Amino acid sequence: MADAHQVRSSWGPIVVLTGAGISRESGLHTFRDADGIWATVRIEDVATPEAFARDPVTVQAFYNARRRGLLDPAVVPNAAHRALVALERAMRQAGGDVLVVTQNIDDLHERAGQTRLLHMHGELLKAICADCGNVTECRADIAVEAPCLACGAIGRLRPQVVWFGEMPLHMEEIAAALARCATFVAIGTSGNVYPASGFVELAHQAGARTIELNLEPSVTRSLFHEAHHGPATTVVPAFVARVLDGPRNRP
Ligand code: BV8
Repeated sequence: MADAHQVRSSWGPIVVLTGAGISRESGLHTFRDADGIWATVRIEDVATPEAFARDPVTVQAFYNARRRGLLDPAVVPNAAHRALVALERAMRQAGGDVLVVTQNIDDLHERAGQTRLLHMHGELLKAICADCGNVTECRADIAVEAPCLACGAIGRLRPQVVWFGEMPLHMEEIAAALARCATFVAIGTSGNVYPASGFVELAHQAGARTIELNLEPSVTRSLFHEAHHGPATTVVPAFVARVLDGPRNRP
């Protein structure tokens, strides 16, 4: 283990972007793989505000099923989630900073112990009233006619997730962190969805070193300085060990 100052000064601040691939080995489906979510349902039918207005029964059923899947006791954080927690703690001890920005709506990062964490596409275990904006914890199915306990509106409760065509969350804090990061790491994301897929370029503009950790090359592979391909539970702990093992060695 290198001395704390060396680790902090040569790698930090670190911004980590995660996608569905980091939760695959925990038993949650990705979106675009052969057995991915978008292979069985169309984005336009379940993940847009227009779909919710047109057919709330189908949209609620889709997210209720995913929520029950997430709450299955067999679904737990994996070695990749845990490695990022170890990185956060080691960097904090060294007076450095690791911010995890996740596109995932599952709670596996939190359950692993991640604290510096932003859900840019929302959270499946929260509900929001489309009328008054009140946000509540949600671990049960949302009924189509459920009342909002804050404003009383009927049928306006929806999962607190960002749908296509909607503005992602925490964009200002994310942009500020990207503008000052020294290392940007993208884990388990295909790079197909904007604005997350554009973060690597913002990190480049900040002079950061950019690293892709994914099962296979993403569509933005060419935008990264380096890439390590394999299952997240292998490549993420290996990357964290490298960071904690010493100064960032420029090849
Ligand atoms: C916005 C929440 C304005 C809901 C999600 C045309 C061109 C460019 C952009 C657009 C366009 N038309 C429209 C757009 C914008 C649109 C967009 O990007 N569309 C795409 C489809 C073209 N984006 C939006 O609408 C966004 N809002 O743009 O607002 C704006 C503009 C500027 C600045 C601010 C705002 C909102 C998008 C958010 C939508 N909500 N999720 C839900 O979950 O149901 S997106 C959803 O898909 C995920 O959250 C994730 O973000 C996204 C991508 O999925 P990934 O996580 O990357 O998963 P994927 O399956 O694709 O890939 C998995 C990867 O893991 C693979 O590479 C695989 O190899 C790897 N893997 C698999 N197993 C493993 C593994 N890796 C390691 N280990 C393993 N074991």
